[in-house]
Amino acid sequence: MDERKIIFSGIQPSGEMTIGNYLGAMRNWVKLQEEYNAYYCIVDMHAITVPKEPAYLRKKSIELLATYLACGIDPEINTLFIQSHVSAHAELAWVLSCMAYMGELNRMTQFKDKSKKNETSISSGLFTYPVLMAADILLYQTDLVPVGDDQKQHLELARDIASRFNNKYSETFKVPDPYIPKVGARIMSLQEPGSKMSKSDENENSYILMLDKPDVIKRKIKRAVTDSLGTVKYSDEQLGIKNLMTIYSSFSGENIESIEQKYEGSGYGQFKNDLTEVIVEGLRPIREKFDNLMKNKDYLENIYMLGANKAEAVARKTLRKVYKKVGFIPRKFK
Ligand code: ATP
Ligand code: LTN
Repeated sequence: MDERKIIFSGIQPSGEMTIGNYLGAMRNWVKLQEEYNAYYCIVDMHAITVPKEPAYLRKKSIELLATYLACGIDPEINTLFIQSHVSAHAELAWVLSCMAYMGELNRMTQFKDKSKKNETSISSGLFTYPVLMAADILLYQTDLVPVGDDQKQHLELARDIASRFNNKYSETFKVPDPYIPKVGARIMSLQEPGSKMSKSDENENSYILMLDKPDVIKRKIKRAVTDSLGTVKYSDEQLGIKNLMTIYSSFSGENIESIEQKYEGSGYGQFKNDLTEVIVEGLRPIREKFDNLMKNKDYLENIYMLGANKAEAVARKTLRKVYKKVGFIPRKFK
């Protein structure tokens, strides 16, 4: 019997991965994989809450799997799979949607933000999306969910739904805890450091992609907003430089005080040059591995096939329990 605690996390194959996704989520998955029994999912069903071209979605889903692997997530010790391959996610989401309240979903800030961007055609899937996320997590009796700071509210909802179900029908789900990193949980936009770096931002200078080439990274860092103070100091008075220092610290492992000391008396120019170097070197091995993996589609296919089989067995077990508890007659097989 596997005694390790369980981790579940997912990323939407909705675009190119930013260093926000890497530092806030993926990188921590790698750190946690030795100690936990982890399920890392490509949440393609979440990605269609906002319209997607089918060919684009397919491409991004495979690329995301290759990115997980390129970051160092080991398919031998983790379960890597594609959400739509395990139908229990959709099935549990339905049951849970009958237990989540409209008022709760109405409070979700991500829904408010995303629906503001596109006011005419907001899908009901975008509204109920946190319920599907709760189903993802609860199916695996998850102990810990490593995510960036922006997902805290969704996780709270998953916890509330789990407790509500347990109270009503008796103990069924483990109530999961969030795992939010101390540094890097919220990497901010390079252009508007008051808001989060997001892969769906229209301004490509606002983010750095994990697969950006060195000259592109250099240009984006050069254009990143700073302030008139001119000093490399970590303070809320200069959010731009604060964010850049966080990125520096996350990639280099150096703490903030030592970065401040290092650049005392020098302006932003030197700091930005060094920062570019730190990011380029941090991402280089990932880019190289990614390029190799994308040449080997059979290998990738085999990983998501095995992953779905493993995930399916665990998810079915929970779903069977849930169906029984809510009063569905168990299916008979001939
Ligand atoms: P979109 O911009 O399209 O909303 P996203 O990048 O915010 O996408 P996901 O791809 O679903 O959303 O995020 C995957 C993971 O990356 C989540 O755990 C999320 O918390 C984390 N994450 C996303 N953006 C950041 C960021 N700027 N800083 C830290 N973590 C982030
Ligand atoms: N909602 C998350 C992606 C996501 C997720 C999950 C994260 C879907 N299901 C389960 C952790 C656990 C996002 O948009 N970042």
